[in-house]
Formats: sequence, C-alpha cells, structure tokens
Amino acid sequence: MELSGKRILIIGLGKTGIAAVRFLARRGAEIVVTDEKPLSLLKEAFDELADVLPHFKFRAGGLAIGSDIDLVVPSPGVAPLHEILSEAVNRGIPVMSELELACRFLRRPMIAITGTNGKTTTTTLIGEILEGAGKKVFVGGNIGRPLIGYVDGKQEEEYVVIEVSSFQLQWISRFRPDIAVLLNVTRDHVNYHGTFADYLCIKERIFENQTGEDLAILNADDPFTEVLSKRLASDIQHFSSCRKVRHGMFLDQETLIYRREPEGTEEVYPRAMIRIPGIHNIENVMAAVMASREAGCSREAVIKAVEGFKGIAHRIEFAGEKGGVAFYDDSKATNVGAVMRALETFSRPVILLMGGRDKEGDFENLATPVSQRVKRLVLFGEARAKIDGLIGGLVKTDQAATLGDAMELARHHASAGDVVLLSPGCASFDEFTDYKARGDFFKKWVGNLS
Ligand code: UMA
Ligand code: ADP
Repeated sequence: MELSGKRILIIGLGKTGIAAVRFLARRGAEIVVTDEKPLSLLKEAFDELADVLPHFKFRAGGLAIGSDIDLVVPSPGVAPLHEILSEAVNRGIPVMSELELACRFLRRPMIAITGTNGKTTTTTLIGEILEGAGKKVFVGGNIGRPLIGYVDGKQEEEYVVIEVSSFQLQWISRFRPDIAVLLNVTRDHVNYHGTFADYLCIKERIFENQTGEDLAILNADDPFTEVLSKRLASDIQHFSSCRKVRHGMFLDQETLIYRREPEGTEEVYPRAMIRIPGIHNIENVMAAVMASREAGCSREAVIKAVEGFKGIAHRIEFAGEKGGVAFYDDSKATNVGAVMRALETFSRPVILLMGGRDKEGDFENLATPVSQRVKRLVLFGEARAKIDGLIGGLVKTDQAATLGDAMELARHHASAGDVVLLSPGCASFDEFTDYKARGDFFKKWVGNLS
C-alpha cells in the first residue's frame, strides 16, 4: 500500500494515534491529526512525538474533516456513529482502522483473540505458551501495544498474538488472522455500538476474510455459535465446558480432551494443570491450548506454560483473608457476563460489591445467580439505584455512595466463611481513573484491615 504523499487524517492522539503518526511519518505521508481534547491536555502526546513534530499538522478546534483528505484513520475510541466518520463515508473518503492499516504491512502469522470477556487472559496465556515453546512472539493489540507500532519495526518474531476489541474491528476490510478466537459474546459496549445486534455483528467480523486455510476457534456453549459456524469459510474448531465436541476441545470431568478431524487424533490434558479459578478460565485455557497447538507448540510445552500461569491482576484476584473472610478483586468485571462467571466460581456465601458507571448493562440477568449465591448485595456509585431497582429485592441489599463506603458495609456484614467479591459489572469512571485504580483501592483497603 502506497502511503507516500497521501493526506491522512488521524483522529485521536492516544496510544493508537501516537503509534500511527510515527508509522506514517516514516512512510512519507502528509499527516493531519485531530483530537477533541484541547492542546493543553495533549502535552504528553506531543512530548512523545517530539522527534516527528515536523511531519504532522495538528488541526485543533473540534473534529472536522477537510476536503483534501485521502484516508481517515480513527482511534478505536471514536464511536462508529461519530459525525466525522459519517461525513467521511458520505464524501466517499476511505476510513481504515489502525488494525486494518497495520495488517497491510504485517509479515508474520497472526493469532487474534476477541470476545466480550477473557481476551486479555487468553492472549497473555497464548503468548506465554508460545514463548515457553521457544518461539519469539509479539503480544499486543487492545492489551496496550498497537499493532501499527509493531509493523513499524523489524518484525523478527515468529508469531504475532493480538487482543482485538470490538472497537478495533470497526473499519476493517482485509484483516485476516491465521488463527482467530471468539471466546464469547454477551451484552457490552452498547452505548458505543448503538445496539447489541451491532456489537454482535462486529465481533463476527474477525472471521470475515478467513478461508478454509485459516482456523476459527469458537465457543460451542455460546448461543450464537451454531448459526455463526454455518456462515464461516474457515476451518472451525469448537471448545466446550459442558458437552463433547467432534473437532476441538472439551472438558470431561478431570481432563480436557482435544479431538481433531479428519485425523481422528485425541490428546488428553489434566484439568489440574489450570491454576486460575473458574469454569470460564477453563474455557480460556482450552482456546489457548488449541491456538498454541495449531501454532506448532508441543503438548508438553503447553502443559508447562498453563501450569505456570497464575492469572492477571484484577481478574478474580485473591486480595487477602481476614477473620475467615476471603477478599477477591475482580475489578476488571465491567459487564454482567463477567460478574455471572465470577459468581459461578465460588461455593462459599458471597457478599457482592457491584456498581460504578452503567454501560447499559443487563443486570436483570443476574437474578438467578444472585438469588442462589449472594448473601448480601452492596451497591455503590452512579448505577446503584438502577441495579437495586432490577435485582435489589432478591437478597438483602445496601446502597453506598462510594466504593469505600460499600467496603465498610461489606466488612460489617461479613462473617467467617464468607467471600467479599468486588465484581462491579460497570465501568469505573464515575469514581476512578480506570478499573486498575478501582482494584488497587480495594486491595489496599484489604491490606490495611487490622
Ligand atoms: N478521541 C477523540 N474523539 C473521540 C474519541 C476519542 O478525539 O470521539 C481522542 C481522545 O480525546 C484521546 C484519544 O482519542 O486523546 C484516545 O484514543 P482511544 O480512546 O482510542 O485510546 P488509545 O489510547 O488509542 O487506546 C486504544 C484502546 N482504547 C479504546 O479502545 C478506548 C486501548 O484499549 C488499547 O489498549 C490501545 O488503543 C492500544 O491498542 C483500552 C480499552 O479500554 C484499554 N479498550 C476497550 C476494552 O478493553 O473494553 C475496548
Ligand atoms: P477482557 O480482556 O476481554 O476484558 P479479561 O481476561 O481481562 O478479559 O477478563 C475480564 C473479566 O472477565 C474479568 O472479570 C474475568 O474474571 C472475566 N472473564 C475472563 N474470562 C472470561 C470468560 N471466558 N467468560 C466470562 N468472563 C470471563
């Protein structure tokens, strides 16, 4: 793809925009950058781009498209229905996501992982398995390292493993992973995509350019999978935690069985190799095992890496125990699907801390697990009244303005044998900068319990 002399508008000067400017500057494009933030708030970004400042122009004063633009590259955070993108489409100006631009220059085989939940866990684990098997690997994408930054370098790695968000799947056209994983789809990001149906369609796009030579890994337990499987051109392998599959991997009591057709091979893995909690993590591991085996890792290397994988902070992370009460930080559970799986993980009575900024979550779907597993619900933040209205009457429920107040209430009501679980089902931005700050606040508070 020829970029030299092309006038390219980059929207957003965050991680993606910064990496895209760098990449395009080297290729002689005429770069125009715009960002809805005032210049005073973009100082760090400009500092980071100090060496390429002469190569781009900043167009301040709101987001407007010029008539001279050949291509628009929006950052993932720019919603698809944003007027600037509609304007580009109406004027016939091509719009291309960073991921799409990057894949045009990618020279390595790619494993891409998407899904509502489990992306970071599965992406990280695949990276660790490949590395453990002696392969050099780039792990990036939505996990925090844009692919465009990678293709700007030497590309010496044997494999590229990327976490792909629904935001990044907007504006693709040729993006084609050699191995693509769709872990699950439950309601999320509706305020960004418009409707749940739109979100669902976007997730499916990870497979849209695959052929029979590429592998699609799908969750057989997901309600959309059956219909989706009929639509794909890819070789499809399924995974399941509750039923046998013919071509793929499933949980069978204390073992995981990996069957492949037409060879008729069957490999067995011990369930006990998995150290991270919950059935959902068994699903993540199965997807990771399948992708890694297809990428040429040995069964032994897979088992060793899975055994050594201790999970990632803020995902049902054990935060401490006091007076027989165990505390878990699941701050990354920012949607109802993740809360559901967290509740399924505990057999002890749970005091559940939920709340924050609502993302149009389907909280009513928590009615059954909350009734069955939750001893007390402590709701906090902006969404507390809404959640209370939908599921508050099912068990004893408290409301608190802040997470700190909610934690005090949880401690007051907890007794030996209980679990206090922060699994908010909402975004953190009403009170914290992000989910990490929220989880760190929780862990610090647990650490300070005298
Ligand atoms: N901006 C505009 N107009 C808009 C929206 C944003 O000008 O309409 C500007 C903002 O003022 C800001 C910049 O764009 O200056 C930020 O761009 P961005 O929100 O796309 O963020 P990046 O820093 O480029 O980070 C993005 C991903 N962010 C989002 O998808 C929101 C990061 O995922 C990702 O790690 C990074 O690219 C590298 O690939 C974050 C995320 O929250 C962690 N992802 C969502 C999730 O995981 O649920 C999808
Ligand atoms: P993502 O990158 O998709 O946000 P993470 O691995 O960071 O996924 O996990 C986010 C949240 O989802 C955590 O609360 C975690 O416990 C939960 N989770 C992880 N894997 C799954 C899964 N397969 N199904 C449902 N929830 C999951």
